[in-house]
Amino acid sequence: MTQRFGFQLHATDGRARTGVISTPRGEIRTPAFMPVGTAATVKAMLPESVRATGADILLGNTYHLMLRPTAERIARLGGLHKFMNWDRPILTDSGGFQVMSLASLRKLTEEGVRFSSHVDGSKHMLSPERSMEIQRLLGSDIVMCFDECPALPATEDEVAKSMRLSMRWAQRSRDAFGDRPGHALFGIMQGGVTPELREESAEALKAIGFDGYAVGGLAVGEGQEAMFGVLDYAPGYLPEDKPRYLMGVGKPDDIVGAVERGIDMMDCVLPSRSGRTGQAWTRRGQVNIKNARHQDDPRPLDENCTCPACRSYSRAYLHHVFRAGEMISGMLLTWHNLHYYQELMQGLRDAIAEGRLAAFVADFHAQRGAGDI
Ligand code: PRF
Ligand code: ZN
Repeated sequence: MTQRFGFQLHATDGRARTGVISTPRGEIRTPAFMPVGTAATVKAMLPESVRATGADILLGNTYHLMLRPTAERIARLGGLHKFMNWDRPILTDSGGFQVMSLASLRKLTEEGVRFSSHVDGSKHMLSPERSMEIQRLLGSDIVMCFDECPALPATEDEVAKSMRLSMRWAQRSRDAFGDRPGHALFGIMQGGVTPELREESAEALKAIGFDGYAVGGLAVGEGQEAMFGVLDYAPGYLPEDKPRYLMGVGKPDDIVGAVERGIDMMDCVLPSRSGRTGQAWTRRGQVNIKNARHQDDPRPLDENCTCPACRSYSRAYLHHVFRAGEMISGMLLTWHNLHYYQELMQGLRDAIAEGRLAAFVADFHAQRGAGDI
């Protein structure tokens, strides 16, 4: 192994941090946004196009890939990187969260989760041990512990029980993962919106010891204020010298607020999914390309954006191809959205490195309030 997994902090500004995660497959500049490639593709994008937007790492999903085409098949074909033609780092989620939101006939026990596939109804089992095996077969660079994210609404007692189960699963994940130089295993903090439970979870994870720590169980309907409330204290329970990953977040203003509070990595389907439903994210806010007001508009989506959609196409064209159901619509809007997200991350990294994050954030909010877009 030529290079191990590592994290180097380069600068801080308030609680915000910038640095680099090193892996044998390349470096990840932090704060990092990870585009979601659930089914071994970032939908509507070629991998080289995803890279051109500035992504250093993609997220893949244990749950989807174990069902189709199966982890064993991907392993026989040389692993997920080769399979999907992405040779840079891949982080894989462990499956529990997706089982709870997508599968049917779920049965949760101490052992793990039995469930029926949302694809064909076939029966499967996920446990910490099986999730580690699947993520190994995929060749994931950053493996996530198998956890449970309690569905809301839940009582504090239910959240506590679920968190303690996730902590026992974290130990089993660690044991099953073993020693794999160059590959990282991240723990996942749970505990809802209760500081004592978040702290208990963090202490349990630190006692086991991980290469990075995720904040799970947020962005599940609690609202931005409650999420920021947790992020005001929870990252402080985690080691400073390890990456902190906020799972499943978020909108641009969620990302900015999370980075201000000490988060280093995030993922979200939003830029890619909303690209396919006609929503564009720009510095000045959200644009709904379906709206008839764009049909005669010769201007680009964002005259200051350098992505292919903005360099070569008008709003009128983007409106037309969306309305006509043409595939290029999802391709162009997804490219634009991912480009915007990555440019936002670069802006945050530069601002932290130069000690001007507060001014960057003030400008971010001011541009979004600037009126019609
Ligand atoms: N756990 C896992 N994956 C996740 C979450 C979690 O809590 C969330 C919560 N926002 C998104 N993805 N394993
Ligand atoms: Zn653009």
